[in-house]
Amino acid sequence: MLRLWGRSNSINVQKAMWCVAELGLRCERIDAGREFGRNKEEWFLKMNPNGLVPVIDDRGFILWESNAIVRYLAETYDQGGLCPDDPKLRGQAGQWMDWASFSLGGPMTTVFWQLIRTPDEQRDRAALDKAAESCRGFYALLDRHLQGRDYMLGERLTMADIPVGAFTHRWYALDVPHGDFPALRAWYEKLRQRDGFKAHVMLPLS
Ligand SMILES: N[C@@H](CCC(=O)N[C@@H](CS)C(=O)NCC(=O)O)C(=O)O
Repeated sequence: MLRLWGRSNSINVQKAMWCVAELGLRCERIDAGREFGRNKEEWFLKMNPNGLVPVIDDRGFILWESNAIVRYLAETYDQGGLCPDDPKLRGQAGQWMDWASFSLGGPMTTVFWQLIRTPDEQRDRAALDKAAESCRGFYALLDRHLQGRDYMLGERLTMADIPVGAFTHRWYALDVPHGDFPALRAWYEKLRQRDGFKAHVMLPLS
C-alpha cells in the first residue's frame, strides 16, 4: 500500500493527498513535521535528506517534492487522465505546476506566514500588503487564463489544477482583499465540489 508522511495542514501534503484521492488509491498517511516531529530523525532523513514533508513510499519507491509526487502518481496511475497523454498538454501541466511553486508560491507563503503563523503584534504590515498585492496580480493572470475553460487545461481536471487549486483555497481562506475574479471563483467553486478537495484541502488554516 502507498504510504505518505506529512501533517494534514501542510499545503504540500494537501496537494499530494488530494491527488491520491482523485486517483482512488489506498494510502496510509502518517503525521510528520512541526508538532509531530519525526522529519528530522535519522530514518526519515534517509528517505528525504531535506527533512521536509511530504514523502511517499510506493511499494518501496521513495519520492519527495510535492509536485514530483503529484506528477509521479498521475503518470503511474492515471496516464491519459490526470496526466495528459499529449506531450504538449503535459508540458502545460508542468508549466502551471512550476508557476504555482515558483511565482505564486512566494508571495502566498508571505501572506500565509504573516497572517496565520505570526502574532498580530509582530506582523510586518508592509511586507504583508506588498505580498497580497503581488498575489492579486497572479490571481488576475489566472482569472484571465481560466476564462472560457472549465479547468486549467480545458474540459477536465488534470494534475495542472492541483498545486494552483490548493493555493487558491488558501487565498480565499485568508483575510485579505481577494480581488474580483469571476472565472477564478467559478473554477474554485467546481473544485470545492470534489470529495478529495473537501477531504484534504478544505481544512482550517493552521
Ligand atoms: N518544495 C517542497 C517543500 C516541502 C516543505 O517545505 N514542506 C514543509 C511543510 S509545507 C515542511 O516540511 N516543513 C517542516 C515541518 O513541517 O516540520 C515540496 O513541495 O514538497
